[in-house]
Amino acid sequence: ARTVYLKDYRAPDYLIDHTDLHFDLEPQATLVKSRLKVRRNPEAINAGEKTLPPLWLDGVDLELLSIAIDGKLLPAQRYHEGEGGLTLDVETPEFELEVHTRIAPEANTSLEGLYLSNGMYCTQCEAEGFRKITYYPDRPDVMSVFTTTIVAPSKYPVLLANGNKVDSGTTEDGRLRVTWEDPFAKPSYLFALVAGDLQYVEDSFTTASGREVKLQLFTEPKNIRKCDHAMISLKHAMRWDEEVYGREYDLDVFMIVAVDHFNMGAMENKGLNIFNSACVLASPETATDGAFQRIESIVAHEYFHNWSGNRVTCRDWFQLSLKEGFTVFRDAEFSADMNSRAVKRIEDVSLLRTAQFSEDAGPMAHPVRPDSYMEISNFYTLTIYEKGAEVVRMIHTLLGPEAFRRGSDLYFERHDGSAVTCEDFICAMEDANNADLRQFRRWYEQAGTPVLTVTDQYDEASATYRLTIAQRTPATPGQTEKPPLHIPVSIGLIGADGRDLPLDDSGKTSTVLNLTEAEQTFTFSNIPHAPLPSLLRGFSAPVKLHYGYSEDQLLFLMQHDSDAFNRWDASRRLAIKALESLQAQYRDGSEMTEPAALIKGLSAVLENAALDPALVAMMLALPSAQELAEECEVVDAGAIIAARKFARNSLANALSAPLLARYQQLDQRKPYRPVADDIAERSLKNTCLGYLCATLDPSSLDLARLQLQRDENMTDVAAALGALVEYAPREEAEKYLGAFYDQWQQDTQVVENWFLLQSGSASFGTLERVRELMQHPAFEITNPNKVRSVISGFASRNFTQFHREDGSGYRFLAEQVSVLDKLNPQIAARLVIPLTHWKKYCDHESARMRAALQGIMDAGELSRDLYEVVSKSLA
Ligand code: DPP
Ligand code: ZN
Repeated sequence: ARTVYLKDYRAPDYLIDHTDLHFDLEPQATLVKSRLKVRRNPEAINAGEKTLPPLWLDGVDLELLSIAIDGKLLPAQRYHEGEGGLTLDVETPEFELEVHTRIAPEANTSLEGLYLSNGMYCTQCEAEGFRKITYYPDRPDVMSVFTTTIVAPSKYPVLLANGNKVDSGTTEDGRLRVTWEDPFAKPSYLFALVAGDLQYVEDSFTTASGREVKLQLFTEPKNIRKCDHAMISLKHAMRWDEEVYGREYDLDVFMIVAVDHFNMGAMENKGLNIFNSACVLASPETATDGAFQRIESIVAHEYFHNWSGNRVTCRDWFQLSLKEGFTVFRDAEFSADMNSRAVKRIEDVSLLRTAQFSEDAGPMAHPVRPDSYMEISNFYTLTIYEKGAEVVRMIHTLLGPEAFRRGSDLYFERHDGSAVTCEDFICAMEDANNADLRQFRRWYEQAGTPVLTVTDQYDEASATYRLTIAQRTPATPGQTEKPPLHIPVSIGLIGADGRDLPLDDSGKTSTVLNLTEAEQTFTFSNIPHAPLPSLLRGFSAPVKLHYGYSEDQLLFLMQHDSDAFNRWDASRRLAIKALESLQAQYRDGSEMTEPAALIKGLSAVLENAALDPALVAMMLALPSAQELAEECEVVDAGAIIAARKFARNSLANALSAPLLARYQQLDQRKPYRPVADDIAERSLKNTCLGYLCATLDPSSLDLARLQLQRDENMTDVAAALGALVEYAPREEAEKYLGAFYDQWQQDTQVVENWFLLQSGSASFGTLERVRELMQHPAFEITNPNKVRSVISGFASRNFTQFHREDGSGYRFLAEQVSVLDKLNPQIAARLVIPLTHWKKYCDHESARMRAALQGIMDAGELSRDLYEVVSKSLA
């Protein structure tokens, strides 16, 4: 397959000033007519140029009907169809190009371009889906004003596209016709079209400057009652972006459409966001707290793209993090403001450590701004999104909030209406503040997770404390040399009484150290006694940090650190220490011993009524098997599973009294509201319930039975059912699962979670069960959510069953990946990821994982998506 390099970037030869699209919708034969106003790009003209270069148009799976230039049909010798598109000979620097093509939305299972979902037409064009709709220069630096006319049979009364509706009517043969106009020039990846028999809820928002914006959320009729939360979230996001970034919405209408078949979470098409149903629909009976919060953040994320992505877009796809990293940072701050800041930070860092760190250490490791790819869809990664957001966060930390805002104002003002680069973003931050981020730029270029090693020394005579920090970034594919990064290290020093010591004359107790060298020493004077350092407060940089904390020091930090994130982090360090020694005991065949320090620390936390219950819940939760695997030099899946199970049981038994007390105290049965305080209480309550059930004590299982039976909200029901599936007798669990399905079979989102509950269960989700679920009438291999809830649930959440020693889990995944590659390459390439980390596993696991991957490679022709991931991981 062909590799695309950033260094080969060239400005487009031609620009498209106007794009006029006309769709005649038919499932098997949709006619697409496109009229483009084409103009030679003045910036691409070479000195002394005599002839005009040919025009390249991307096009995939299109049936070409005709091409005309300035109203005249183009003879066959003036164009040729090639791999992935066609080239036209050009005779004048400006012309109108009309292309007619035919496409078959019904046959499109890739869910890129125009396709059908439950009988509704919809589109997904990012990154390169527009080329499956019509021939076009499908690259983000070609920005055009679009007019879209849709003609469809009357059974599709709702016809939507980007911008404002400017015309509608009926054709002579009785079909419906609507025209939309989007005045803002945009790249083709932001194009969208929807046609269906949809209902909508409507609201309005008055912008800071007093303009009235109509807000509409479209769904299939059965889901109309599940729209309220998304609508409220949208209005909060609109207000927040005005207040925090000074950004107002710019069209008369903002629309969201929910669709069931969708590769991603959602898509920020100008004025017409399209959402995966699971990321927008919710009601208290059907959605968990987690779903409510996810919806709030994704609605905000897509809305924020209107500025960070749409008004200012990416020059090329190597710059993807320009919009994604920045927008994830924006949505994370929004969620932090709407809910608990510390909790949001812990969740994000956990995701980063579990999934991004392993990506950054694996065969697909790439910088935040990659320099090559085979298939751009493979680069919608945790590195681009989450590490990219951390990079923006570090700029925010280094400059401070006011300076950061000056930088973002300048960025939006300078680049409004254009397609730019990560470099342009950093320049705006520098220029607005006279700052120097030269060394900082390496964060965009270097892959791999930096490792910081910290040592310290206290000198009593001079009352001086010295902190020495060394940094090193491991080699990644194609990058061996890694010069030092500019790393903001936020720290505090804690005194013997548990209070923060003043760090200088100003009396401040936290400071950001600028680590720029491979090793650097920072000196603090007037420190009255040897302090305990609180390092990397708030996780001020996406790094691994080593400091030789003793168990007692970690217990002390858990109690006293003024930084909530680090209090939690101390508990995590303690848990990892405990789990690592349990793994070692398991491997040696020695008896496993109770994790005494961890029990002591968690017992204190559990009884501390002053702590945010959400924080307590997060401290109680053991690191996932995936997270532990990330910490290992060589992963022994069996040891991880055994260690976690032993630790969980030890904690459950040792803490059963305080767990029960907390459970009872929090089981208040108040009316459901998805607000931070209540979510925090439910999270602790249900964490306690899970532990209590792990003791297999009959009265604990009764608590779960009662909670399930009360059926008060989905958060409590799902937690109770989850605990019963894991710990109740098999037959009983089957009964609950069956009853739950009967109750909820009409609700797609609940059924998806019902699948996941089983496929992800260590005891229940055996391979046999997963195969059965795939035969279930509600399973659909062409629906990515179903695939994720059954197959990915098993492969990425069910460490126990997936890593079964006989390698059957690996072979099953390989088999499914090969099947899916023929239907939906993007999903196949994602699904295969658990196998790509084979090098990290111990010999027998590693060999079987590799063999499964090799099997995929040998099975036949692979899509470009899958080929890239598999070939890079086998290399
Ligand atoms: N829809 C995806 C997102 O918003 C890609 N832009 O992140
Ligand atoms: Zn995004």
